[in-house]
Amino acid sequence: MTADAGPTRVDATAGVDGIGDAGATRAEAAGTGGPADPAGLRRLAVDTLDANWEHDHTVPSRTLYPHQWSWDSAFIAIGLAHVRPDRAWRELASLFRAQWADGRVPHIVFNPALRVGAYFPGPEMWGTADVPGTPAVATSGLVQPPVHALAALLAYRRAPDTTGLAALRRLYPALVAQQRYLADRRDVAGDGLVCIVHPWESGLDNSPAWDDPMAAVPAEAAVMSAYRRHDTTHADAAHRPTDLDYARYLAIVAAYRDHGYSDRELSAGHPFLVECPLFNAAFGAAEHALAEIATLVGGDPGPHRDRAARITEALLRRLYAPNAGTFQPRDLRTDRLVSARTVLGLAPLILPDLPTRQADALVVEARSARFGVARRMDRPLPTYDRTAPDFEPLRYWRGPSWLNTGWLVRHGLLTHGHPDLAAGLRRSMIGLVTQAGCHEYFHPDTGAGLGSPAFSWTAALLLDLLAD
Ligand code: 9WN
Repeated sequence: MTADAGPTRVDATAGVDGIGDAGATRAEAAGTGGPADPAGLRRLAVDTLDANWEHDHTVPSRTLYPHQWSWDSAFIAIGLAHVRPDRAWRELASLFRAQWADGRVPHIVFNPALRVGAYFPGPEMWGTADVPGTPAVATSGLVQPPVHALAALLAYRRAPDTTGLAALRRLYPALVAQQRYLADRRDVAGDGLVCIVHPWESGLDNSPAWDDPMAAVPAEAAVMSAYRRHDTTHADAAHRPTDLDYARYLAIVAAYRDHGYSDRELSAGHPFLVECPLFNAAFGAAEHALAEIATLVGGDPGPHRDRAARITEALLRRLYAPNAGTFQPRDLRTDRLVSARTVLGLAPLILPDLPTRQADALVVEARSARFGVARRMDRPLPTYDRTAPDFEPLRYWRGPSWLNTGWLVRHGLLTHGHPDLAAGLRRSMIGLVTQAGCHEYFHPDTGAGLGSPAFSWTAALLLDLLAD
């Protein structure tokens, strides 16, 4: 692993102007290896994506994640649109070929050519083959944040040609069905928001946001002795979720699987039921994007705009914590907001119709010592409040900096008229890759690369940042 928390501190002002010579010196001094100039960075990103391309999709990482993941494909398509637009559309098309009849887009699409054990938990654990309405290919039964409509719209804007328009036209009904599944089947509380049924659905698997709801899931770490975790053979166990986390992940999968992946009567006994601010912000942003896509493909944007407005209103009513000045997840098993301040709470900034009062509060939260967003950032954006006593700089979503959450916050800052802060964040993110390469995540103090060293969405979103 290249996960040494090396001594070099990221000078986050490397970037826009600063990814030139000064960046070169730093990258070379760090010895870990991102190239210093924009052309070199772009080449690294394209090479990473090319190396991870697998017949009709991009794997997030050849070692850790050798199949296709749902929200990864969306972020990857945004980057591919700059350099390989044809692949951007193939990426999304292959994912949506695995869409279930009920409209759910599975979070993993398994590559049947890979050996058993190439990833844990594999198809045998999910057992989706016999579930009615599933595709021919093996998949998981969970979903991930629906960032795909936004990705498709941005991809089209980057490459607005007839091929793109035809692809958008084909994707549109599938994107609508994805939203309909979430709205009709996953509104467990009946409040207009989507409920996630597993931390993996959030995409931020072991975020401190899930500690309280996870504590109620009965499981023993010892059950993991019966399984072979694949992730800890490729990454340092101290940088990954714990065995107790995994025992609970498996228990929740088993509960959903044994319920036939049905969303009926989940509130009666499913062990994990949470409304996540990032997931629901993506859900709302998807309706905004679909309104624009509908206009492009000759559909009616009106119903999408109405639904978008209702989602924003529900987010404000159910997940905004005025005293904290941020959004927080709601645990539906206790009907209480989770108080941990994580980057998930900043995600509603991506909603263009977020009222000024809450948008301003989120900007205050982003600029606070907890997250440190600034015109000149001295450290990267963490995924968790860096002043919290249980902040963990190495462990996955419990502190490290990730490009996708940074990209979403930056998108939100631009949406709400904060170009200077957005520029600071962009410089910081480019600085991370300049110093360490296309890592999966980064040490939130030193910027050292953590997790997979050739991670696809880091490469893809870097391309998007470089192009802006
Ligand atoms: C479980 C693929 C995925 C990302 C998630 C990230 C991680 C999987 C894992 O990798 O999750 O879905 O095995 O840890 O948390 O956001 O989509 O990159």
